[in-house]
Amino acid sequence: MIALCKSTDPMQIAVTREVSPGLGACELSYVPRSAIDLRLANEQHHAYRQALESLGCRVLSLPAEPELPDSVFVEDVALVLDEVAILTRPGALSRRAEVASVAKVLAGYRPLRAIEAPGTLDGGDVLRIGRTLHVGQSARSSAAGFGQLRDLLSDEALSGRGYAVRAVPIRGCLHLKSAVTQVTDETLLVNPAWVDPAAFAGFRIIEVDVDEPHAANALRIGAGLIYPACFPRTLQKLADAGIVVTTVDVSELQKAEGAVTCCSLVFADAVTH
Ligand code: CIR
Repeated sequence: MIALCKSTDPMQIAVTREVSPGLGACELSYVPRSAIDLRLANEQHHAYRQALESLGCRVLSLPAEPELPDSVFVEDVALVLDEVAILTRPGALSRRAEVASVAKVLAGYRPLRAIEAPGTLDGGDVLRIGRTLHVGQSARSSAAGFGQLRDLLSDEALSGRGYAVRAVPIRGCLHLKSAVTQVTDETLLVNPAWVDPAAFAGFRIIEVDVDEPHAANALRIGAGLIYPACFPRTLQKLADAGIVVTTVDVSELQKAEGAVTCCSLVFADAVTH
């Protein structure tokens, strides 16, 4: 007998951008500079895109931007919600020119809004859980950026379908999603040295292994999870919790202070309410 499975879920789009040949000149805040193997970085990014495809995404790949070292980290330049896409204004001056080309792509999928000067916001600071956006208070995302985001996503701005937007203190790391990401509907993966788990009451918390501080960044795609292969102890914790992961090697992107969420913008192609 043939079982027919009819999916009603819309296709997931993943916007990515090829690694810049200038990646070696990336911004760094908490990670010491070390030599990046560009050929390996490209291979790893290719495998990352394949992992996205294996989990059902249609991957759009923008060409590399030689003049924009950090431009592979597309997560930081936009937030794509069901109703609207918000173009950010990245906190690092060197990254502001990354926004325009991603905006052109997103314009085909969502109405666009934008964070404006003097506000700054990095997408890596925004953790969306349901109808709540948790926004890290980092060096990259300012109070003005936070206030603009809250206004752009208010009930008034979104015809009664607003989002709760709340600020979350972080310490010792680049972005909120360096410190915490969602790994199942009810579970968060957290580095408690960088964000207080008490900020996320009601969730089951899995703490990263103390020897793997960068291990809290996981990318959830539907029921799947893309996760760096280099954190064996935290991987074991995820396995013990029954969480299945697709591992990728992102060693060269980690040298640029990136990980797995930062290299894509994932969203539903068609949204119906
Ligand atoms: C930066 O400092 O902006 C880049 N070198 C790394 C950005 C990583 N972005 C992210 O995790 N969302």
